[in-house]
Amino acid sequence: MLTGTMLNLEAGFDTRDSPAQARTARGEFESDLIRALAVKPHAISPKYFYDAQGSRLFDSICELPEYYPTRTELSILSTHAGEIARQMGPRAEIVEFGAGSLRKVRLLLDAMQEPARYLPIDISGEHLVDAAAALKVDYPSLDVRPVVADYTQRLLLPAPGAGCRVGFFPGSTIGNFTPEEALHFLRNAAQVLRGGALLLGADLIKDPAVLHAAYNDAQGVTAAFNLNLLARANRELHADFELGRFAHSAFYNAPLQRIEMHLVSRRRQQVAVGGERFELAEGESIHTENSHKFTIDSLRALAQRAGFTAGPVWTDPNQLFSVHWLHAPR
Ligand code: AVI
Repeated sequence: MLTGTMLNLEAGFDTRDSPAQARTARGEFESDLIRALAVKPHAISPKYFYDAQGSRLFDSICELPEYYPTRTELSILSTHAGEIARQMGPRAEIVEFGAGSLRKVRLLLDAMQEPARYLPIDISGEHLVDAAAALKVDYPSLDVRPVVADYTQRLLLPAPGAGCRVGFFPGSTIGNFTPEEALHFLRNAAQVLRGGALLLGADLIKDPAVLHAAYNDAQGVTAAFNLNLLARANRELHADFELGRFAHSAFYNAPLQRIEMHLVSRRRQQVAVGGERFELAEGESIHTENSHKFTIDSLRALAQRAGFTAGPVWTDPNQLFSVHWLHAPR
């Protein structure tokens, strides 16, 4: 099934999330949380972190001294923007998977030769409108086409223009997918980017102490971000989680090359969601996120399985983070 709605900002379409969409999203959150609590080991998708409060907390994480990925990727992009823009060529267009903070795409747009079009894809219409409108102010001649869609599903995009179509997936969000989901995402991206390329940010395997600090910051912002999942369930689903009864836990699972985040029950307790009650033992955890880490070769091997051909890769002097240019199949 093809999904994806094309919305033209200039045409003045309304991209606000409708009450019906909000109800569907709540229903999905409720059924996924109930399933997570009913089945052991308990696990839920990290996509539920990102309500308005969760998105604000994530923005704060990006500013933390311990959380190196954001500032390292920004410095890689700004150092190598010229070279990246040369790969793109004139009149290229950027398809961004997720409407991020825009700081990163601005670095690219500023270096590009006559950027033709920017197509941010995000499931949240509201987020998209804000992002697109902000960009339009500074790049009045850029054709900004927000696309309200779930970029993990097959996408329907406008036909590419005359220049190179470049997908942009920064932040190492690819690491939050399971390996199967990552492959699925890359295969879909290869389809919509045919003949173009993907610019992909991927966090690198490093000293576990550095990883541990990044996900266990001294100010407790990451803990608040993790616990917000339960606070959100209380707000939206009228669940009765007592946040003080759960502890944030994040550690590096070396064999699986990933940070795992969990919410650990501090005591034996009962919780209610959607009229159902669940028992949690002391020490029992709800697994809330994986953040996979890569080597340059492991990321390239994954992309190759999806049909991409590895191009240049840019890193920082400490090899903390990597930005990959991947040629999409013809
Ligand atoms: C969005 N994503 C790449 C972040 C990460 O590092 O995996 C989410 C995050 N979780 C805790 N801190 C940041």
